Amino acid sequence: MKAKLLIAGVLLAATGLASAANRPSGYVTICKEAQTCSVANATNVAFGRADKFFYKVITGSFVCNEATFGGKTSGGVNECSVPSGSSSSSSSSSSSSSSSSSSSSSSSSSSSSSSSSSSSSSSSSSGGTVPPNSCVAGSVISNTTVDCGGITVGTTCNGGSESQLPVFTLNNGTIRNVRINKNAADGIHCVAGNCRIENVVWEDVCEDAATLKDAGVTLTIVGGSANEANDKVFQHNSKNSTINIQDFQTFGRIGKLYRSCGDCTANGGPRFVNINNVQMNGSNGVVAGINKNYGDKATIRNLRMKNFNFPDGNGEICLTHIGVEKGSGGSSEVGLEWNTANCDVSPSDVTRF
Ligand code: ADA
Ligand code: CA
Repeated sequence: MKAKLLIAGVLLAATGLASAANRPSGYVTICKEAQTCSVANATNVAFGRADKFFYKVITGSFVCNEATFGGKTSGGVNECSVPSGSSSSSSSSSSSSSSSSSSSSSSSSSSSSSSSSSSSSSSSSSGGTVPPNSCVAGSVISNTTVDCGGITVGTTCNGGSESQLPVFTLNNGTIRNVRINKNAADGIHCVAGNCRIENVVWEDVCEDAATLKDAGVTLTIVGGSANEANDKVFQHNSKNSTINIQDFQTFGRIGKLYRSCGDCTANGGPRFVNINNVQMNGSNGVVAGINKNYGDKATIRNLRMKNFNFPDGNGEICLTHIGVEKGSGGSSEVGLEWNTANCDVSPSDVTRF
């Protein structure tokens, strides 16, 4: 009996060790923390240990450290790894630590697919559930931050079709530094939790640029820009939730910068939008379209708009509507409002240039 327990204990310990890898499945370590290594082509490099990784698309030489990846996994030496077959080299510039083979535990654990985020473990931004190829169209980013290093992606664009899939899905996740080309489909969806979109450029918006959906609580867009949106840039579907749009720019013709859903299934509210330090450089329709009957509130500060003319002209700043249930026709406009419970904005918050 005792012996059996002992064996079970040893087996448990052994599997425990084997399952905590210092590189994602299908990856090989090219250097360790504080060393300098290099990748020949744009490569989605993983940095971390014990099954928790930060990813960044890198080309050329880089230092394998927290500063490069925006975070690290505590408790030991982190490693930099790349998908097997990538061409890379490591030159251990800092101190000795000669062989950087791929020692320690085997990378045989979880199957290489891992794509639809085994969301279980960790929350917040310290890695753990990112599929290795996070910066490709179709990826789901859960409970972590992915820095795409400025690469360009896209899928397709079927005009205004509402059934298109997003290019990226955020599930309590952050994406930064990516360009979405004209094949922008339904842009980026935040489906749950608190999501951030940092320094993302939509070269030509397709159906819309980003949507706060389902169980999304907060979607914050910081930096970046959107070009040419026939209809909407930011679409707000989940209720009792907030979209923040800050330090952002638009170019070309913009139908609406923001719209709280006019006719969603189980429509309601309230929905909140905060627009701060946004510059609209092209020809503009509505800045914030909100539903008065659902108690929405738009707060707008530091808006700069090309050719803006008060009270109207190029750009309608805060336009209220009566929203409806899906299937009950379309929403109807109430009108432009300034300094009301729904529209917290005054003419002095808008600068014409
Ligand atoms: C339109 C449409 C909504 C919803 C939304 C979206 O506003 O009327 O029902 O589909 O687009 O999510 O893009
Ligand atoms: Ca859409």
